[in-house]
Amino acid sequence: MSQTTLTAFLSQAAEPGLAALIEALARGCVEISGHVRQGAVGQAMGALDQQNVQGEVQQKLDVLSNDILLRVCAEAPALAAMASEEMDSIHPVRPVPAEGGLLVLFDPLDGSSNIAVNVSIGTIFSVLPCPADSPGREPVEADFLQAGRNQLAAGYVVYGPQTQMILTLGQGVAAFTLDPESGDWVQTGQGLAIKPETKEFAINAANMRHWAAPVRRYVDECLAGVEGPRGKDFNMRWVGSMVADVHRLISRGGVFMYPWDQREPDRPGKLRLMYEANPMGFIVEQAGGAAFDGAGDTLDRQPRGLHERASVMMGSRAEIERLRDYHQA
Ligand code: AHM
Ligand code: MG
Repeated sequence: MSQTTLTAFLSQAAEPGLAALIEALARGCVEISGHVRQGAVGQAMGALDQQNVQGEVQQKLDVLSNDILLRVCAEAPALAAMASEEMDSIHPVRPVPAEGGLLVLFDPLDGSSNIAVNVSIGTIFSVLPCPADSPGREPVEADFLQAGRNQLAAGYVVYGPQTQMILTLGQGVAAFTLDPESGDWVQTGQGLAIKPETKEFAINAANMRHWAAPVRRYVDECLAGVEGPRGKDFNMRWVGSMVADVHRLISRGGVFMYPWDQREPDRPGKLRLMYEANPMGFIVEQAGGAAFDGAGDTLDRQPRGLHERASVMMGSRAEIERLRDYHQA
């Protein structure tokens, strides 16, 4: 039986401009995967003596991955501009086309702290429509400030024991696995669905003393196990790469949380709305789960800045609804 490739899938499921952009992202991720697999045999390991706009020390692989995605995405004819977790400001590619064109945002290398310890890392991307108000003008940052609900596509690639892409075009979620022999992305899943209930959650428990009361309540009740109000034992997992932690819950159910905490009350959370929370939230919703930011659905939030942070809770629908109830109690 012949296998469906990403190219064949996109030719059916996406309009040509979007298909070309996703193909470009996929080519870039094959290149990044090559550098990840080379490890210390190649030139991409180690930290650089510089920080990104988030104030985080950049790894060589962060910058290399960003450069790769900038290069390959520029080849997509419908792309007007890009934005990246690793760049202060937007990267315009061409004037806004008459029909609007596309914008892409990415976290080129998610889970940077896991690079040095050979644990799964990934790439996250989000595609938005570029407003077609005035064709021929330069794209600007304000064009990107759209709620996650507007996304045309979102995906992530996990560089783990296998290199896999999870993709949504807003009509369900499909999975592709990179065949290391042929270099093709072969479709290995469709209609991915997150189990509505779960016995597994992911949170950095070292921050427990800083959490807000509703998050503490939720985790305390999970930890109370079969003797507690939930009446069942839970399991806790934390890889420390959002791509890997969310991939696990897409594969077998669960909840992922990086919530607001009181260390820096004015900072909504650690993770970024537009590079992490929105694309992952879109995928999770498309797989039947839910994504909540402590006040409302993540995808409904109007961003005020490119690098805005968000409180993140996503995964199995019944668990997220429980967290929502606890926040509204
Ligand atoms: P990064 O994009 O700079 O790698 O940071 C985001 C990562 C997420 O992948 C992960 O969920 C989180 O940071 C881990 O944080 P912690 O170090 O608190 O475990
Ligand atoms: Mg990240």
